[in-house]
Amino acid sequence: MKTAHADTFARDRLPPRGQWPEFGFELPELRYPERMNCAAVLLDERVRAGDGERIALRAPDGECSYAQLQAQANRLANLLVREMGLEPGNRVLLRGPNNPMMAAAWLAVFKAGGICVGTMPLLRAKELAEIVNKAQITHALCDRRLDAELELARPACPTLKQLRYWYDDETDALVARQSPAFATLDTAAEDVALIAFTSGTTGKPKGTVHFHRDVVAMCDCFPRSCLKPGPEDIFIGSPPLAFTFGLGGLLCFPLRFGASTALVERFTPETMLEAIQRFRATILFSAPTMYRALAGLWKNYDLSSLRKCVSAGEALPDATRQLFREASGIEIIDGIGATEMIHIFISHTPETVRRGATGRALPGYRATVLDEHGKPCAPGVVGRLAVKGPTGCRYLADERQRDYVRNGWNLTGDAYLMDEEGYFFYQARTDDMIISAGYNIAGPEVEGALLAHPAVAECGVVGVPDEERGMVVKAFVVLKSGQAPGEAMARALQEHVKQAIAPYKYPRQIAFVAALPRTETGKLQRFKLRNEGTKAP
Ligand code: 3UK
Repeated sequence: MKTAHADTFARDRLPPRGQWPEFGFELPELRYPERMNCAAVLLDERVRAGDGERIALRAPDGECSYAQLQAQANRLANLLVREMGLEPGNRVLLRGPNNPMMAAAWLAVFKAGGICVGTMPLLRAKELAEIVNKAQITHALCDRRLDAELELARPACPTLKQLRYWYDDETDALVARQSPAFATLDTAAEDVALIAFTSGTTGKPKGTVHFHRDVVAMCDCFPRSCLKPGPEDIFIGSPPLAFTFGLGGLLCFPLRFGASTALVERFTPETMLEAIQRFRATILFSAPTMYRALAGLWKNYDLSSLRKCVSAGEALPDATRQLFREASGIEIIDGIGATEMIHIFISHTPETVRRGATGRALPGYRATVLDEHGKPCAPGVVGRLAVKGPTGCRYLADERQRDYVRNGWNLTGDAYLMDEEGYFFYQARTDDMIISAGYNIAGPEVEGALLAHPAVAECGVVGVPDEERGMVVKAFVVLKSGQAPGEAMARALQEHVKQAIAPYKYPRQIAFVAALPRTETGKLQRFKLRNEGTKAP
């Protein structure tokens, strides 16, 4: 493979080949040429094929065709190369809410052969500086409205030499003066396209390296087999483009299928429903807690355009699936993905849904459950989820590569069981299993039971130390408005859990709280609850 990158920083910091997972491209649609630039596949080829006039992006302030998106991406690519001195292989920090400018910026960096490093809008200066230094980021394109933390980080970022803010008169004028033509760099399929930092709830951020081919492969797996989108589809959703769940669902998937994406900067449950109604969106990407909130508001809107709803980021409680289907008539498509795998690898269609299961390995992927010795578990036995396929984990210069990849398998850190038919049932994060008086208890199962109680809005269940039992199950519960916390409510919830699942799993401690700690990607931060639970009441 002949790299198109003059700057080989990222390539030089890939794990040694022996530590890579095993990759497989058996499906005909996954046999890719040796040279490909994902932006050429997603954008240039579409325009060349005659789709230039079709709408690619929709936003509150207007629409943008494939040809217009290509022209804007080209102007930004020219800005990067001619005005900011970008060399192929340089890392470019991208920062902004989901909107057309941000979409064009991602594509521009791909086109110019730069390496995209998206950053979640809520990151603070310290976290930004860690990312900039780890990836030795040289360039940044940032929304003016998100400049504060980046400016605070700058003194600690010696490699970051070129930075431009859009929605800033000078930069906007400079962009407008650039040529709308740009020759997309002829990258190798295995040239690095992006480094995605994991949302990881604890510890130092890990950079996961993905190639141009990986960006195309993610489009040819989950959406192709579970969504079957067509050109008329309109995608919408909440995850930021800096989260690979959002990058796929809200930018790459729609473009890959000639569809369009409605980009909205910030969502509450109400504004999400308004946006679905207004854009007549057909495919929604979001997280379990959002679906729970949407269910309660559904009847106030005309959401008849919506066909498919995808949930990922954390386990979808069955109670939420049922609640949402009763409200909307739509069977949620649950899928487990990971930043290391770039996108979803186990999922299902509405027709093949199985209660309580995440689904089956997608065509192209293989998945299994391994015991502590790395041997496959028998059906029904809980072990570690292991997966391999066209995408996989390559950390940027990180010792933890050896923990994630063993014997060619990607180990996601999730405890799962597989049934006789290959359906995978989520239990917990491996390090979140609660062992109480010798019993293994999965927090999410207890959460699922609590969520089925009509007074419960949200909840999080963890193990807290206990002298007698080693650990006990503790639930943090957010009640629906109008519900009164207290002894009586706690007892009612405990009784309810004992009726729903094996009684030994009931939460011996219950704390009523106003909100739960979550990451920007919607994940419950159980370690914060554990710390909270350890403090004296
Ligand atoms: C958990 C799930 C049960 C699981 C992601 C879709 O979440 C994504 O990436 P992250 O790196 O986290 C990965 C971890 O999140 N998880 C995600 N989805 C599910 N657990 N059921 C699910 N449906 O612990 C996994 O190991 O933040 C999701 C697409 C792209 C992504 N990056």
